[in-house]
Amino acid sequence: SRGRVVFVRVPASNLAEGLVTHIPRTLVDRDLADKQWDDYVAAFAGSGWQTVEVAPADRLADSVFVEDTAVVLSRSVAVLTRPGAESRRAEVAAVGDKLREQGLTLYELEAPGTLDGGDVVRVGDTLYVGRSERTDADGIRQLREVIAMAGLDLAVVAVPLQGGLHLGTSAAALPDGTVLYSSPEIDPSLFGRSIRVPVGNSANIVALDEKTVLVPASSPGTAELVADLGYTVVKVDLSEFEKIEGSAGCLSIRL
Ligand code: CIR
Repeated sequence: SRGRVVFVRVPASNLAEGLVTHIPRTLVDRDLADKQWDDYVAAFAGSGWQTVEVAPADRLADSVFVEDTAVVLSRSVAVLTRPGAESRRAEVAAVGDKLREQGLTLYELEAPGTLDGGDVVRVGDTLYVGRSERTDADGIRQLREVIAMAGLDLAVVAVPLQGGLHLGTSAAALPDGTVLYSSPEIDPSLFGRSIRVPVGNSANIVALDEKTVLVPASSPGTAELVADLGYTVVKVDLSEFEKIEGSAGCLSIRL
């Protein structure tokens, strides 16, 4: 069977100017960022994924975080978002071009609604959607509308966020559907099965396949927890992206 497809976008030359809203700004090492990005892409290739690169956007500092620009709803349907940060809206069109090239049917969110893909955490057929600084009520309403229009059987559960950038910053599903989350941003009673990651660790992991999980090197406690649950852990250092509030999931759109 055909392997899964991962969409990525090379870091912009002004990556260091990416938005920072919850942590102090620190210097980004561009060369190291490029190396870490290569390692990230290699982790997918190592699990049999086919890589598709969105055309680079050299002056769009946050364009490497493609996850925020589109939400894949099924193997053949995706929705292009309207990111909450104005500076990021120009990122969307080129991502749409690549998704269309891969044969996806695309829907588009319209003004005034906003939604960042990083706010969508999928667990089975449920999409938990953070009502965050970036994603508003109209964005969530439009996502529900698109799902209905496309005739997809997906539930949308809106989640008011207390802190943090996106819902996905603090929660992600393991291949078996167990949600990893970090406290205090998340109320775990939202989810069916859930496990809190150790304090100071990120819950933002990416399932590479049914038995393999990508974990950022900055979260050794999460890596240990995931390994202890019987998964093979692939650690990737993403320090330079974390400096501008990126995490593992935001660097890709997974089909
Ligand atoms: C931003 O603030 O938009 C970027 N600097 C980081 C986006 C991270 N995206 C994500 O977690 N999905």
